[in-house]
Amino acid sequence: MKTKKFITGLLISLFIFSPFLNFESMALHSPATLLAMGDIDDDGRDDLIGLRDDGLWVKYSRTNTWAKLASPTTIISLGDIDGIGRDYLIGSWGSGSAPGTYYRNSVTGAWVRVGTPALKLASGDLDGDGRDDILGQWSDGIWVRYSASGVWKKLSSTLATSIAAGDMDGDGRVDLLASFPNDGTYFRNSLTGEWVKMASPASFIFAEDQNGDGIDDLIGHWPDGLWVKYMGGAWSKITGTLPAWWGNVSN
Ligand SMILES: [Ca+2]
Ligand SMILES: [Ca+2]
Ligand SMILES: [Ca+2]
Ligand SMILES: [Ca+2]
Repeated sequence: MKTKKFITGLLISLFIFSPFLNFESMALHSPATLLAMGDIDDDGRDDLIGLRDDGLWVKYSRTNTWAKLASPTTIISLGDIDGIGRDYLIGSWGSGSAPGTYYRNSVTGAWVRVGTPALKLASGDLDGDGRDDILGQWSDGIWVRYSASGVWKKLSSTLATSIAAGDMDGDGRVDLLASFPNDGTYFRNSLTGEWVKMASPASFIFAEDQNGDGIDDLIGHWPDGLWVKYMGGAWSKITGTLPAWWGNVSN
């Protein structure tokens, strides 16, 4: 669960810590349009998930081999849906024979359909039961699907530009993050339901503990560049110039 990262986690980490790396040559056979990292086979090492024109692929760190998981999708996330320490791939397919939002059981390989195609996806343990829950945006709002019960709950009727998950107040409970156009970037306290404004609207947001204080920090793309807001209050600009592959990033 702790290793779960959506694409920006990987890309930002690469960008922050290894600006000398040639991303495209190191990561995939051809430029991917989406990437994520998570431990699919439970060997303790994150595996790389990449979306290409010909499908959704995983590169297992243990064997260094690629395997195709599914046909191409538009959005993916990763979550420990069953709370077993193994990440499951979550994806939304808007076309094909059976459109919908699915997760793939990493143990059995079985796909489980949970709903209609989502517009955005994220994952985090919002109810604190040890199982990551599926967060998604549909045309009528932002919802969470609690993994233990399969019960859905609407968290917002307002649509967001970008959603993410992280514990932004350090209370131990993962919160939903959403950036609303013409309003701001918020997190929703999972214990109280209160929305807390963190910043102005961003085109893309992600949460990750960048300074190691145990509280997730807000990473986002604003008109003047990519920033991290440490939840203590300080801001740090990561870059004002985004690499070319950034244009392919979305959530
Ligand atoms: Ca692994
Ligand atoms: Ca949960
Ligand atoms: Ca929290
Ligand atoms: Ca932090």
